Amino acid sequence: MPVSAERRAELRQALTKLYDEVPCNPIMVRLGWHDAGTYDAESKTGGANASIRFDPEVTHGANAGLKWAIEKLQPIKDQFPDISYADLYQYASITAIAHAGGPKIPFRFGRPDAKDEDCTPDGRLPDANKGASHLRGDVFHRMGLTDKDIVALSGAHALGRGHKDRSGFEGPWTSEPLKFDNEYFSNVLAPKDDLLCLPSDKALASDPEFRPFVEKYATDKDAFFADYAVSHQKLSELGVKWTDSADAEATTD
Ligand code: TBV
Repeated sequence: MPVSAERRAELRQALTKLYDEVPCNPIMVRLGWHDAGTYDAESKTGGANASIRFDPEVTHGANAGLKWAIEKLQPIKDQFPDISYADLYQYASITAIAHAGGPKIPFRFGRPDAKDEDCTPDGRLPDANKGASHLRGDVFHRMGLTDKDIVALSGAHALGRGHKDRSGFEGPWTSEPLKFDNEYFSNVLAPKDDLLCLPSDKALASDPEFRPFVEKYATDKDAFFADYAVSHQKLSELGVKWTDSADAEATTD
């Protein structure tokens, strides 16, 4: 059975209540990304299948801190046994972005959950200390995503911060880390002393293919939002083997 519009609204309300009580929007976006971002287009393994909730995947270095987010969503999963974990992690992410003032991202339910033996090997998520060729070649092109997707999705660093005890980096990328906007891109073009700009963020400004997108998004928030929604939907569906009971079409309601 596809998920009804009523059920979808109930889930959105439960997540919105959580975000009103605990400002955890940023880590929920990171959770959805780290679940989906393990996809390998060649072997067709990984992707948005909730394998991140199992050991050993959740203990991979790149996932430091995400166990907290997984546990925070468990009471909502208990209230919605009809929704898969894989759908919940992706829906929690797009709801977090909308709640923070970001674009509405088209969404369809119906992602099957992985089993624990489907955990991907460590090393598929990006290394913050590396530059453009790593981002492009080792990570995003492996997932089947384009240069434009890389730059648009990097705008998710509008939200949240680094935590010393998780990644070793500390502080937010923007002046309002609970607001989803395009300030990240101006900061990448002109890094500020008091805001975070990782080597991988700086690579967006120095790479000749990435830079035109950064310049466009820095001045044109509507273009950023439109491209972001397209790229994020792609990310949220990586590797998904839709079942017969999946929603036929993505909607933003
Ligand atoms: C957190 C770095 C969404 N991203 C985040 C941290 C670091 C990176 C801090 C973790 C912590 O200490 O809590 C070090 N993540 C990277 C780097 C890469 C990466 C360098 C690789 C290139 N990030 C992201 C995408 C998306 C995010 C595609 C979502 C679509 N990441 C994200 C959010 C937060 C982090 C919202 O990767 C804040 C979490 C392409 C919080 O506040 O808890 C930008 C890109 O993948 C790099």
